[in-house]
Amino acid sequence: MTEPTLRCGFVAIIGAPNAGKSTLVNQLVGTKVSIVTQKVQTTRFPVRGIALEDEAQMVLVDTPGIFKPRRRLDRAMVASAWGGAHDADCVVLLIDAAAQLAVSQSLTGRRAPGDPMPSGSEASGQPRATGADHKAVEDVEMIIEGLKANGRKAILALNKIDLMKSENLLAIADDLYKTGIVEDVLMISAEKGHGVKDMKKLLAGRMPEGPWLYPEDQAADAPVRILAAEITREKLFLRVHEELPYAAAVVTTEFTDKPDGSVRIEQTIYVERDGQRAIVLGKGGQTLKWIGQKSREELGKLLDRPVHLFLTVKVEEKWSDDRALYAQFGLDYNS
Ligand SMILES: Nc1nc2c(ncn2[C@@H]2O[C@H](COP(=O)(O)OP(=O)(O)OP(=O)(O)O)[C@@H](O)[C@H]2O)c(=O)[nH]1
Ligand SMILES: [Mg+2]
Repeated sequence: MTEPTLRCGFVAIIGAPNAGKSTLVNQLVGTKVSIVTQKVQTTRFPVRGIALEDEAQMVLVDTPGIFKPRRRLDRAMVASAWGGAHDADCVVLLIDAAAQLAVSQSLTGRRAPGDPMPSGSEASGQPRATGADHKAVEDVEMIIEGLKANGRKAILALNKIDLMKSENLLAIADDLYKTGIVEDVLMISAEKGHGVKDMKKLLAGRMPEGPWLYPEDQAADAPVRILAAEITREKLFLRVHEELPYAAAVVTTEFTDKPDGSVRIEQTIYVERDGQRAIVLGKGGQTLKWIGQKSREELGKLLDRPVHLFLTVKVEEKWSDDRALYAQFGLDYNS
């Protein structure tokens, strides 16, 4: 009997902020490797998740959303996302189909029966896309231009189809297909898992022959200190995203295995101003307590042992200009 031929390669998942890239990577891997929130610009650096399908090992690269950058951190995030696409064997362009649909309907004034009212619809029933929807569509256009300029093709995945019931989805796919950068079209719900198995099979078939890069049982490759900081940042974003959009970062300062089998983790939450520190702490420290509790619970499950978590909040006006932070996340300070 001949040995099966092993395949291995990189798949970059790119898209506008909030398209569902991290949700998709977690689904494909089958475990959480990248944090997810309802806010745009959650993922700040490329995160690798590893998935297996038959003889193929796929290294999925979850990238920061691609958008028009303004600040240094934005530029570094977007540059790293394009870098991920550049180095990959296969590119998946993930699109928030609900946003695309809302925008296309607000342009044509149409709404198909059974479609949900797009967010921001008026009581009259006239569809009206939100500013965020329009921004997502503009970002997608920019990404398509970028792919064209680089001569790259992508598998187009229309995401969040659980939010709609409509043949209009086909019209969106058709419009995007005409751009010439599309190799294949898939319709999925990353959150519900619809279509994700088919996507995995398709991707596996695209992987080049070669030995696996990771052991069979490895799902992630970020250092555990970074993953731990990400989990806390997710809880922070979930809890205070209205008041504190992008002004915070989390760094693990200590990670020590204890003789009793538990682990002691110390982390610093950096914010830019005193007022933000007060928000993170909350009345009587309640908010910070909630963040710590949620993070500790998840870390305990993830590490499969008791976790003692200690959080400190520091005001560091210029944390987003701190070179060391960029190096830690593999971002280019000078992008
Ligand atoms: N209804 C629905 N929501 C989804 C789906 N996939 C993702 N979401 C939601 O969309 C939001 C953004 O998901 P993320 O996975 O963080 O998106 P992202 O593209 O990684 O975002 P950035 O890292 O900010 O670029 C979250 O609230 C998800 O729960 C889906 O298939 N259906
Ligand atoms: Mg993300």
